[in-house]
Amino acid sequence: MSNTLTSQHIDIEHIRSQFQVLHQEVNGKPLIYFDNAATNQKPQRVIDALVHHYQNDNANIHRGIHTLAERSTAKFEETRKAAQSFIGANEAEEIIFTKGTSESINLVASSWGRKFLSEGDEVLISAMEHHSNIVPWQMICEEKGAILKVMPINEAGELILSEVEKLITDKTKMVAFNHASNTLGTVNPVKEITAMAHAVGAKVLIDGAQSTSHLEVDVEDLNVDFFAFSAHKMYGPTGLGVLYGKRSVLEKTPPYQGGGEMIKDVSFKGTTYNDIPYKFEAGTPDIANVIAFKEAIDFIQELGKDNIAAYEHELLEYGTEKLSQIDGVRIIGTAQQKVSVISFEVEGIHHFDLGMWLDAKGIAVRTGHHCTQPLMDHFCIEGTARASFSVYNTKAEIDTFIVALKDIITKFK
Ligand code: C6P
Repeated sequence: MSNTLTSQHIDIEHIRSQFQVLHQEVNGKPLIYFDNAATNQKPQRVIDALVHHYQNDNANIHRGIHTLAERSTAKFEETRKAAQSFIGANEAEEIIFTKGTSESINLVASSWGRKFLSEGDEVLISAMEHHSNIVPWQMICEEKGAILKVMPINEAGELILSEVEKLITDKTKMVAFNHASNTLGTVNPVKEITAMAHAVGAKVLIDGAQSTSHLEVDVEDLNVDFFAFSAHKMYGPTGLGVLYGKRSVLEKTPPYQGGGEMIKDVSFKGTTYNDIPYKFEAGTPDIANVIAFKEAIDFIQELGKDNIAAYEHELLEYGTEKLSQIDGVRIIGTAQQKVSVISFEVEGIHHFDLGMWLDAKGIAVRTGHHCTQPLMDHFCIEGTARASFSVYNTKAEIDTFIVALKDIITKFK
């Protein structure tokens, strides 16, 4: 992450003016939205693109030869190209549209896993995985008699590489872990672990749900086999995601679901499947959301990933320092490399109460286990409060949040 740039490269007022949702009062106070790791807000251009599509272009894609069908198809495929360039993939055909990170991972676990995992094979995940990168692997391992192993972390919430090295053996067939942790903010050393996995012939899947809106991602440079992410965590629509896969790997992976679009030829004797990516896109996809997603990608590209990363890093450092100064606050996740996520607990106050009282002051944070229950077990806690920042957040909002938190601690502890 480049931290040489500063907030001077970010025109915060101009950015905020594009998000109507931020300009409202919640419980009588100006909204402060710090729940961006759950989903971030959508700029007007994304909303406009959705409306424009339904008002002007709506038609099914890849099926019709009429004008609206051709227009919709062309725009849909433009997003595929935009996503390809956004993550540095070699070809647009390596981009598969899914419902989100969860479905992308389920696709790989189910289709790749069913074909390539056998009894005694090992799948390696990490201790800081979201349930979406745990449960699909548990399911396929159970079905195939494969063994699920876990890369351990230290108290800062960083992977212990010396242990990871020992866990990657000839038995390892898949190494699946997140680029950035939704609970701790930790940024993981993808390139290093990918090289270790490839050295034993294992494939690598990266859960990029929390990295694509914050960090530069180049799947060719990282050399990963699969990369999963969600549009809604990068200023795009909900219910839409991407699975990137290397052509050579995708071609050997069987289809996930059967239906229209994923076939070349169907008869009652049998079916031949379509080429990638269509082989994995059965049925009518979320056309409008895919088309609107291009606006979200363009929004990020126009701001520049380096500028976003530098600005969010400033927010992260500012928030971390302010929170650390409050008595009784403990930050969970203190890795050297972090995205703008701060999980914390306050001595004597349950995180749900904290979340409720912050909401009463117009401040939205997430509370609970953040779909990382094994990680909570590691830290011997039930849950945390989590403040996560996007590019439209400000230091002034952090100041208000800190005052609110101090007030809550004084009143309720
Ligand atoms: N994390 C959070 O509040 P979906 O729901 O499929 O778009 O993304 C699932 C997912 C997978 N991996 C990571 C690292 C994630 O952070 C998420 C979603 C949200 O942290 C909702 S639980």
